[in-house]
Amino acid sequence: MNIQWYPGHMTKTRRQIEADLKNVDLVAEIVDARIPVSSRNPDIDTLCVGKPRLIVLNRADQADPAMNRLWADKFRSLGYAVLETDAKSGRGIQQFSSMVRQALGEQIARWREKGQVGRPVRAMVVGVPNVGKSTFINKVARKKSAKAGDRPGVTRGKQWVNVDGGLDLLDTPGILWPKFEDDRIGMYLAFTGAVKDEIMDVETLGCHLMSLLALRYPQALMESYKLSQLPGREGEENDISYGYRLLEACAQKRGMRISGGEWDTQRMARTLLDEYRGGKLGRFTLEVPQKQ
Ligand SMILES: Nc1nc2c(ncn2[C@@H]2O[C@H](COP(=O)(O)OP(=O)(O)O)[C@@H](O)[C@H]2O)c(=O)[nH]1
Ligand SMILES: [Mg+2]
Repeated sequence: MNIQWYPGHMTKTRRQIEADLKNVDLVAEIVDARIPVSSRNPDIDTLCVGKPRLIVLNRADQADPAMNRLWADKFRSLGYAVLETDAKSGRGIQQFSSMVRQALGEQIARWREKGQVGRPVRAMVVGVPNVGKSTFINKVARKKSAKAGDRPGVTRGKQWVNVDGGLDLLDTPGILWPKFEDDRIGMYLAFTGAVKDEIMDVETLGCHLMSLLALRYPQALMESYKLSQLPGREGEENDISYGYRLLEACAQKRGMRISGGEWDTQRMARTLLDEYRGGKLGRFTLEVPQKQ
């Protein structure tokens, strides 16, 4: 992933998506189940106003199963249809087509009244980079970058992928930008690997991730790094300072030293990020739904 979002780029993307929206009945918004807040586009509601939307909690295999349920409930309570998927293995994908039809039940009934029986439903897939849009589309369509016949006037050169006779998918995933104004969001996107580490130095990123995991998943963190207990957090201690002490403790357990004899917290931070992204520490969800 290497997209720079500049005002011009964002405007062009917004226009493209607005134009594509005219040709679809529903929008499938793909969200990263590990960070369901940070992986959403801030302008999606304005962009998709009036379009039925389905939220796909993708990467469910990498997220905490109990939190997947909480998030699904949360989005349902906001009025969205929700589907949990692991686009890599294909789990949950087979329900997509029936969920789309269900979400469009009234619309389909109206088409039927007008005699438009058998009109296929058209859906567009949108999401921020790296959430799994392409993988999702390929799995739904059961083929790799499938090509279907252009429909003059409707698609203007775009490819429609026919999924099962009743569902057409727009083959160009709408790539939306994440929210930038909030540093926390940039950091969460870096934790999962959705944006490059360069937004922050690796050690600082590692300190923040350590603090967060110690708060949300202390048991798993202790088990992964064989810590008999987590160091206590001092009164006003900030995430960086506390995370740094955790990095030291883990580096010690792993025998990571630098030449002067100090613990190699830099290397430990790198290891933590790699292991978190590789799912070696467990299935962790970093954002919790807010209570209403
Ligand atoms: N474990 C896991 N990996 C996934 C999932 N979805 C996508 N990926 C992987 O994430 C990477 C980025 O996916 P891609 O479809 O290119 O994301 P896009 O930028 O949104 O189109 C690829 O290596 C995929 O194999 C998922 O649900 N679970
Ligand atoms: Mg892609």
